[in-house]
Amino acid sequence: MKNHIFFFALVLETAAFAAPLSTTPSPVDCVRVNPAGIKRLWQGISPTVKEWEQGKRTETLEWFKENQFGRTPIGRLKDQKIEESAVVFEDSGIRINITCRLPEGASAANPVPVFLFGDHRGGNKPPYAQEEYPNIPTNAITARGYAYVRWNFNDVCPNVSNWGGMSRWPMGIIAWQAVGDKTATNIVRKANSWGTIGAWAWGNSRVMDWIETRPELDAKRVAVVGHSRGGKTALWTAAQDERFAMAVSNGSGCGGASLGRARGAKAESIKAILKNFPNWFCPAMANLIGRDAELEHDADDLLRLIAPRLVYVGSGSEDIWAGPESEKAAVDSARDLYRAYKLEERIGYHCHKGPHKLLPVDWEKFMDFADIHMKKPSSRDSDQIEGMMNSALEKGERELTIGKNPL
Ligand code: GTR
Repeated sequence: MKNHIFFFALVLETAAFAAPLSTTPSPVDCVRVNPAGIKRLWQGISPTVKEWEQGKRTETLEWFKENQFGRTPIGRLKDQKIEESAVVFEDSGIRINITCRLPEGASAANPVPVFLFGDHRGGNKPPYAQEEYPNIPTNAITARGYAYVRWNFNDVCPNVSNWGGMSRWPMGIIAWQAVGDKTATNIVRKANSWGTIGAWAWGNSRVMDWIETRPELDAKRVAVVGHSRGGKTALWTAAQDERFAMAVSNGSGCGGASLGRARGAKAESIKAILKNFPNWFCPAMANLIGRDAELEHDADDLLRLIAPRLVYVGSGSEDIWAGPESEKAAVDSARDLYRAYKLEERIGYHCHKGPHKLLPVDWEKFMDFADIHMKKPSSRDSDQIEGMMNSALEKGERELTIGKNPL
């Protein structure tokens, strides 16, 4: 009898773990199925706050540095100068131009929350035009009480599709950091050297430095937003720089919020993205080709790196290449950590009807989410969250990182 029960349990367990991924898995299936042999960080077990805070988070961040985005080799530079509408680096000649639109009533006495948009438009042809992403509803953003701060990725590192063997395009801050010349083209990169996403994330952090100097902006309530490659960049920015209160990725897909183990049959693969955009990531990412469904740290872990700060993912229903279902699956999976923090409502998702675009309706959703968590009086403002983190951890075990700048 005992043997029968054991056999029955074994069959059940095998069935649960051996179920194959269908080509378009439902989000629920995606997060439950853990095919045998896949080395997963959590193996289906929700992390505790303690496990996460005392090692797993660092281990996860290291993995993304070594295997996906590369290591960010610089932080604030000695020659960094904050101007009225720019961050300027005299040694390299790099200049990040910033535009800022304020809502009525923003002042030092009433600092406002911010949507910081890293704009990826333009760049395929020198001199890297300062194109703007179309239809950003800036009036609606300021009308709802948020400041809109924008800069263009090309200011830091040209947003070209492919470096063409790295021989054709100046590599901006990456080249300057490596050889002291931002116009250099042929930099030899190490396996874990940063790519353009890392460079753009560094740019977002420098714009955060600028925000911190503006009394009318509340640097404790900044959401970093990006679409597509910009969405991957927004997630990587907030994963590294804990000053950001919120990260928003829209249509970020492969290398962003799309869960590789829930990838649809027609969605972008690691192989495809590295063929078209090898310059976005570190060279070591080539080792992951063909392993989309068995990554040691998948997109859900990229989202977990932002916890318990706010994270919001937007998709497009027709954006098959980015994979709306696998973006939702990553959110559903990462929710376990938010649940462990008892802050489950701080991760959000929506899917607009339509293609791979950042639409005004997406901004409405981002603001709806931010209204709940970033507006004053908020039910869970940063002081309360620190309090909750304190009680989740045993006193004195780890310094809280919220609001700190590791870069
Ligand atoms: C797609 C690319 C995606 C995405 C996007 C973009 O073609 O395959 O990964 O991020 O472009 O940034 O424009």
